[in-house]
Parts: sequence; C-alpha cells; structure tokens
Amino acid sequence: MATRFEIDDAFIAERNQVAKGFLEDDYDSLGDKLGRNNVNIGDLTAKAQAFQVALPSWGVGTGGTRFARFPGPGEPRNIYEKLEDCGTILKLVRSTSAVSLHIPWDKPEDPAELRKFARERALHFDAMNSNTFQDQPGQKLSYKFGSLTHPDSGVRQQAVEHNIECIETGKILGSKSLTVWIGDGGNFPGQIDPRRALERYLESMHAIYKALPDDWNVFLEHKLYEPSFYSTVINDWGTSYYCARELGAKARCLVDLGHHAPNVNIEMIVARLIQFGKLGGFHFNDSKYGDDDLDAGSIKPFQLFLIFNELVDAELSAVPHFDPCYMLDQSHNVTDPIESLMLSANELVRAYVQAHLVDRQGLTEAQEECDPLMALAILKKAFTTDVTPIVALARERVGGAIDPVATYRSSGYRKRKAGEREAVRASLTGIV
Ligand code: LRH
Ligand code: MN
Repeated sequence: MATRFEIDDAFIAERNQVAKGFLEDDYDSLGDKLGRNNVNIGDLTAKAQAFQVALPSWGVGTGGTRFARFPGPGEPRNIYEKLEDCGTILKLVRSTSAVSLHIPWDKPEDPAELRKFARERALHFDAMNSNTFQDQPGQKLSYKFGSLTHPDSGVRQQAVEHNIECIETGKILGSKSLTVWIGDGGNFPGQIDPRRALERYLESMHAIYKALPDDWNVFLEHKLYEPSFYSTVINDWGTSYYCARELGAKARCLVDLGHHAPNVNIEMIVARLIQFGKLGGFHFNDSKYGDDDLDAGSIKPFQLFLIFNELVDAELSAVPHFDPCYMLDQSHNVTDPIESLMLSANELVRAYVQAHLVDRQGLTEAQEECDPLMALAILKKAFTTDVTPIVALARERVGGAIDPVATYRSSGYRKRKAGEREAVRASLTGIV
C-alpha cells in the first residue's frame, strides 16, 4: 500500500521555533495583566489544554449546497482518508481527538479495523449519527414523507432498525452515544398532523431507546426547518426537551447553533437545558440567515462567548450531571476543510478561556443590585481580552502548532494528498 504522507511532530516543532517569536513575551505580559485581577494564567492554560471538541467526519470533505459543490484537491474519498485528515487536524491543534461518524456515509466494512486505524492516529469515536433523511440504494421503503414519524409503520420500523444498526456499529467502535436528527415534517399546511406525528416519534424513539446500552446516551437534535419548509416535527428545544424527558435519563437534547430562527437567544436555551439537566451536547457552527453551517465564531463570536459563559458558569457551580458533548457540524464550501476545522476548534477554545475570565462574583453582584451596565461591562471585559497567547501556547505545550494554518500550508499536505488521492469527480449537488 502506497505510503500516506503525514505531517510529523519534528516539522511542527521546527515551524514553532519560527512562530514562537514574541509569543512567550505576549504570554508573560498577559499573565501579569491577569495576575493583577488574581487570575492565574497557568490554570487557564491548563483548561485550554484540556478542552476537546469532536470533528464531524462529513466536515473534512468539501461541502456544497443544492446549487453546486466545488470539490477541492486531495478530497478524502472514504472514511479512512477522512480519519487521516482528522488525525492531521489533531496533530496541529491537539483539541480534536474525537470523530463523530455519519451512517451510512461512513459505514465501515470492518468496524474493528477502523477503530484500530483511528487509534493509530490517537483518535476515538464520539456520537454516531443516523441518517433517515435520505434514501439509500436498494432501500425498501422511502423516507420521502418521513421516517420515525411516517404514517406507514413499516417505514417507521425501517428507520428504527437503522438507528439500532448505528448503535451496534458504534458499540464496536467504542462510541457511547447516538445523535438522532430527522428532517420529518411537511411543506404544506395540513400535510402533517402535529400531535399524531409527535406520538409516532416518541413510539419510534422508545424502541431505539430500549436498544441503548446502559452507558450510552441518545441526543435529540431539533431544527426549525429544512428539508421541510412548513412544519418540522422536532422543530424546537421545547419539543426536544419534552421528548427527552418522556424517553428517560439516557435521552438528552443536542443544540445545533444553526437550527434556530434568526436572533433566537440560544444562550438562554442552553441555560434552560442546563437547569433542566437535559443538555446533551452541541453542534457548533455559525450562521447569518438559515442553517448555513458556517465556521464557528465566524459570524457571531459574541454569541459563541455568551453560550460558553453559560457552560462555564455551570461547570464552576458544579451543576449535577453537567457533561455536554462538544462537536463541530459545519459545511466547508469555499475553504480547505482542514483549515476551517482547525480555526473553528480554536475559536471554541478561545470562547471557553474567555468565559473563564468572567468575574462571576462581580457579575452576580451587578445582577442582584440591578446594575445592567456593570453586568454587561463585566462580560465585555472578558470577551475583549485577547487570549491568543494562552490558546497558542496551550497547543504548543502539548506538541501542537503555534500557527496551525501556516504550519499546515507550509507542509504541502493538501498538495501531497492530491497526488495520493485520485481526483474526486465533481458531483453536481449536495453535502459530501
Ligand atoms: C442537520 C444536521 C444534522 C446532521 C446533518 C449533517 O441539518 O445538522 O446534525 O445529521 O446536519
Ligand atoms: Mn447538526
């Protein structure tokens, strides 16, 4: 088998020598500045080093829209090449050791072999994602009019069996959770009976829930619209929360940032789900209009910070059973997916570290004394603190790259992969 080109640690260390420049000076002066507010930069750096976010296997290929997809050079053609690219991202940013698979897009012929291949690249598997929003070749019954909520019990049963198959594959891969997002809904008033559809969703989900091992979770992912454009069965967090409660302790809600109407206060939804003990995890991305699946922190970085402000507040106040799964879910239509995923992972680390800078006692006092201006000023002080030296040194100290994109580009990895991987035919439309 042809050797697969990889970026080695020595190359990263050599590039870091070049990039190190004033990083340590910047780090020390930031340390002095934070020290004046009794904030220990070493503790923050350790927190940054410990932060992990899972990569979406479907995110390392070039994404597209219904209009077109413009594949880039050296596209991964199968799950092994996708894991290669995930391994490269991990080497450079060190905060992405888990990969979330999508079935059947990534259905492994030999799950045990895939697990071994991943482990050789220090990767493990996060949530499995089922897919009953597309019809597969040879599939008996179509999901055109729904899946877990379809009027035909045969279609519902087929969709339940697919989810159970995802659990069985996940058990061999070492995954501990299943994410269920369904596009079920209608394009016309009257097409779907909302109450009957939700009853069928719960009936189907109870069957899937029964198949979960004791130490697994199932994440319910709500979405306002698309592919249905009039009504969606699991359209908002309230419906998702109700269902997670109905199903049981192993069922929790997954918040995809792009699945809400414009201007919805997502950090409030996060605070609610934390308080209700049902926050299962996130699909981080960003958006301007709809479910745009843009790079996390690229459009609304303050919203991302406010979400992490709620998460860190819960972490510091030791909310019981608080251990949400962090995943990226993005579509990279015009950038190199590896570069976008690296920068997005760093944006999450940045928001997490900044949220740890919030003067929580001061914030509570401002809230209790009805001093809104001081409350906002305290949040803004943390959000406007440039923590780049912490995020970069946290990477460097665990063997990552100080400047991941510059190191990646100077490695020639993409060009080398283009050589190794025969050109992928430009498919006309759709996500990888
Ligand atoms: C639906 C969604 C879901 C995935 C898919 C790739 O919009 O966010 O999480 O299954 O994207
Ligand atoms: Mn998602």
